[in-house]
Amino acid sequence: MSFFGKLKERLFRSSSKLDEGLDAIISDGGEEEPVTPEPSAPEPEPIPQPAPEPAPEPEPVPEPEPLPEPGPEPLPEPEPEPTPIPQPEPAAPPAPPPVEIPQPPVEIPPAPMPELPPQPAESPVSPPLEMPFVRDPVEPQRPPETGKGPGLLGRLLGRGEAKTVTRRVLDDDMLESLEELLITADMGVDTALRVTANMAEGRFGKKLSAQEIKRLLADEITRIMEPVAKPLPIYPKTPQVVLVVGVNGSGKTTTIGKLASQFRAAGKKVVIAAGDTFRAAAVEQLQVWGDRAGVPVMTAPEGSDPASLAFDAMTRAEAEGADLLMIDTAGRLQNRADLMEELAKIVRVIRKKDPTAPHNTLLVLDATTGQNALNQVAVFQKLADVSGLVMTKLDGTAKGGVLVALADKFGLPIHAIGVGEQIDDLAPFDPEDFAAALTGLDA
Ligand SMILES: Nc1nc2c(ncn2[C@@H]2O[C@H](COP(=O)(O)OP(=O)(O)OP(=O)(O)O)[C@@H](O)[C@H]2O)c(=O)[nH]1
Ligand SMILES: [Mg+2]
Repeated sequence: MSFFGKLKERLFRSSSKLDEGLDAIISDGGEEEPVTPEPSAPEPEPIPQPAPEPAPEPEPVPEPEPLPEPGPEPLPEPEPEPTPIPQPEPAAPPAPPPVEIPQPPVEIPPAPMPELPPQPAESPVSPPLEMPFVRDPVEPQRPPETGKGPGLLGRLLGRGEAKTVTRRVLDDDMLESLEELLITADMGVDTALRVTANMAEGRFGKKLSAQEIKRLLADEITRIMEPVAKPLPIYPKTPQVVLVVGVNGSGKTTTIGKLASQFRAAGKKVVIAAGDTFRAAAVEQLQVWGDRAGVPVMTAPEGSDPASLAFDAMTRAEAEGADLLMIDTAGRLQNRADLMEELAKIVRVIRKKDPTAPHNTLLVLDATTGQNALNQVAVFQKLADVSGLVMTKLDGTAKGGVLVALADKFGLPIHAIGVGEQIDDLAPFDPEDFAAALTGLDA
């Protein structure tokens, strides 16, 4: 089954609030009309996107890390601008003009770089490397935007023969219902308001069918998500150190297992460090994943110092010529100070080996936590230089809308999404597929 099919099936296994909600909004107050003589359907004109509001919000600029240590952790940002990974271009959909969203400067402002040698200019020149997140090169072509009721989509759905379609005038009432619906779908108030305003732009007073409103919403979501859909960048520097952080149970260990398996399948040599030495079970769990992925897992006794394990793992990864070192960490957010110290120490220690490490700090978020994911990003941005996100458990939750809020608010790259507990249940993030699955739009 295609990934889209899988995502759609799973995302809506539990419930499709948005899909049903949109249908309900249209049928509530809408009127049936004959299909063919198209009344005042929205013109097929390119969807006028309102000029992106200047600077939507002040960027959550990561603070200059006032780490407690006396030896100030300068956090020299390696952040070589990732090689533009060949993200399959959104197959030139006719509808949404490529509105340039002011891409929030995700880069951490170059922390005052003390004595560390300037980064050799080698990093940014990495050729596009093969990624584990290889998508099927054949993109499902989006059906042309016809603006007509069921149109092609309807025909694809076997509804082509329908004689009537229900349309509702887009007015204040309907906009309010839309806003409420998007908020209940975990999109957050700010994002929900912005999205509905954009949808209404140029269409106020016009009549829309459920399918048309879903298409508009899906386009709007795609537009927000496109700039953040970026696979994990691969750098020429090896071992590339990937530090994986996140709260308890968010899916860090599972994600490391899945990623390791994909990287290995892509021909990369991977070493995993079981940096969550807090629980013996965590180490065992990672070993199971390492076995499944066919990747060595470096462990240390329960309660031992994760930083020294990270150092040993770095030594081994270098000695063995590994391409990637993935470091699992504990997620005890309830004791923030400890966690901060632990993460800072891991970073400090691996920088003794490679001042540019870690090259990626992945924050793993659990989609079922809904809006709480926003707080987690804010907190972890303070604890670590989060470079990208992985959203797990998108299967079986109706809270996937939080990804839209995350993209809108933080602009951090979304590298992958988890859609199950199996080793291959990690997929690249595809904005169009995601938007279609979330809104119940049929591809
Ligand atoms: N359905 C589903 N379950 C997932 C996904 N990713 C992880 N899980 C499950 O979530 C649970 C927690 O995953 P872990 O990988 O142990 O999470 P963790 O962040 O390492 O947890 P701690 O080590 O306790 O901090 C496990 O039961 C996983 O199988 C996903 O994408 N979908
Ligand atoms: Mg774990």
